[in-house]
Amino acid sequence: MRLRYSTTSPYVRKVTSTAHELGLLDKLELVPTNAWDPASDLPEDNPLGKIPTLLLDDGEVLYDSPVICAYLDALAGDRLLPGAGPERWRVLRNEALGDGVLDAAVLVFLERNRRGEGERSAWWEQLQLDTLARSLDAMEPLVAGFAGDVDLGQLTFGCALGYLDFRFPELHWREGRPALDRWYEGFVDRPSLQATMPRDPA
Ligand SMILES: N[C@@H](CCC(=O)N[C@@H](CS)C(=O)NCC(=O)O)C(=O)O
Repeated sequence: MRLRYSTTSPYVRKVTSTAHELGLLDKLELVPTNAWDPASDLPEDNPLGKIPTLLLDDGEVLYDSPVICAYLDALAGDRLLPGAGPERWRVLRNEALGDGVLDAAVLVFLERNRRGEGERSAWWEQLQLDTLARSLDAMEPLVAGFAGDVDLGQLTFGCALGYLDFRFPELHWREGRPALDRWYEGFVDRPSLQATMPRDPA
């Protein structure tokens, strides 16, 4: 399988940390891809022009990160996403919450770093920052239920908080969220997160 990826994308990190947890990382051939380059051939594989994009050996293409993670988990025998019951919906909801934190954070990053001075909207940025703060507050009580095995929701939380540390240390997401802080400090030691730390390209 070939994974179109970058070392900075937190959505890609969801996929690589999932693959690591499942023992599938060595099955992924990593194809460096700059999704923001208008000349990129990425749209030939994924009309959305986004990474992660997974190219299967039979020619099928999968996107986006929830689909790819669910696919890898199915390959490995449903270890990170329960097959049925209330726990399945909790894990998927938590994945959506972590993805939503990422969506808001990535939008703020783009607003600040990719738009020209005159194109920026303080209103739009504040809307995303409010979403971010609300969603982090919603994550705070949820980690109390994370006593069991690792799952896809927890990995998404980990990647989301790691992205905030990487791009927005000045947001101080830990302040006022002691449970989330404590949980993350333990979780980030997992080999799957240590092996996939975000880094700017050399
Ligand atoms: N919902 C998608 C989001 C993926 C995404 O937005 N990836 C960014 C990189 S961090 C991207 O490829 N952006 C290019 C674009 O939006 O044109 C997922 O979970 O995979």
